[in-house]
Amino acid sequence: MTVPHNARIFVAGHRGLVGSAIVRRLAAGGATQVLTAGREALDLRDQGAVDRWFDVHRPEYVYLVAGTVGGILANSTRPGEFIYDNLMIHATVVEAARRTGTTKLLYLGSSCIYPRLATQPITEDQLLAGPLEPTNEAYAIAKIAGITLCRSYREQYGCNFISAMPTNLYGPGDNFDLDSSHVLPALIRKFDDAARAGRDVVEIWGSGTPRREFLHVDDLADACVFLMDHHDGAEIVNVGTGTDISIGDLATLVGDIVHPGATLRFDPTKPDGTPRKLLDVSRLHALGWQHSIELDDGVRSTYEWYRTHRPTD
Ligand code: GFB
Repeated sequence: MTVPHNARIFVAGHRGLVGSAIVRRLAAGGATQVLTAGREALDLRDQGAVDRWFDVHRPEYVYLVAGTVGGILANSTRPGEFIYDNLMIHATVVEAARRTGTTKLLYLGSSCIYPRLATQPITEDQLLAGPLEPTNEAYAIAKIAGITLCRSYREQYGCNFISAMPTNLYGPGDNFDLDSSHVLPALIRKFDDAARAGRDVVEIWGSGTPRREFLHVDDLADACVFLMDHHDGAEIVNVGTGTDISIGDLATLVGDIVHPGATLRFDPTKPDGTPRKLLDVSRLHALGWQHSIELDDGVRSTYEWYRTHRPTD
């Protein structure tokens, strides 16, 4: 059922890459009551605070897209934060939504929930079918707990809580900090830093052979709004483009846009992570949604965004 324009919609995590894109998408679609709460006003890890917020605001629809996130280095060096923050945030919001009778909640997982050596492209039924990738096991277990939370609340309490599993995301508002970012914003920043400093060699972590699938966050936001309108069920739904690229080729693509002529130097002391992560998006396509932003266009527009938002020298 389509969400009415005047419904009270809470976007949990509205300052993040995904949350800010969902707020933009909802506004463009005519939503008139989008509710948000900044970290300083509401600690989503605190059940008492979240309960009080839900009692006051009574959201009818919830996008649960808040969390502590990061790239391969942040995940492997800060696993305690990643598991604690995410477990708590998922649990407090889901429980408050149940208690106050939220009509529908969309929970955002991650493609790292699937086994390290999952069969490619990865179908949704491979969840819990094998060991996880060690560099992000803590985060993945928190994300899997979130899926089970939504399914359990559906089963026991009849809550209409659904789960979407996005592939690697990028876009305006991304984290460009080299210690904690994902690969795509890291590459934009590294090539841009090198171009501005007059350097021609750019360092790429790992071997360059891992393959990843990249989805522009505006496409993800559109898919989330679509699923809120069109998907009711316990089945998780992968969200991606259905196409992947090696990290080496991605680096070349970003380099050609940001700093043509630069050369790549691979650093094998940095982790590769999972060898390949490509989602099977048949379920999403069958529901009636497809992505619209291709990778080279998305990288160009994200670079334009970065140029106007990067820290000043
Ligand atoms: O995006 P990324 O950090 O995360 O790294 P994952 C993807 C690949 O890019 C890895 C390589 O093989 C990295 O070694 N890479 C090359 C770089 N240069 C860089 C660089 O400068 N920075 C970064 N960050 N990577 C994350 C998970 O896995 O994916 C999270 O840790 C989450 O839990 C996220 O699921 C979507 O794709 O390996």
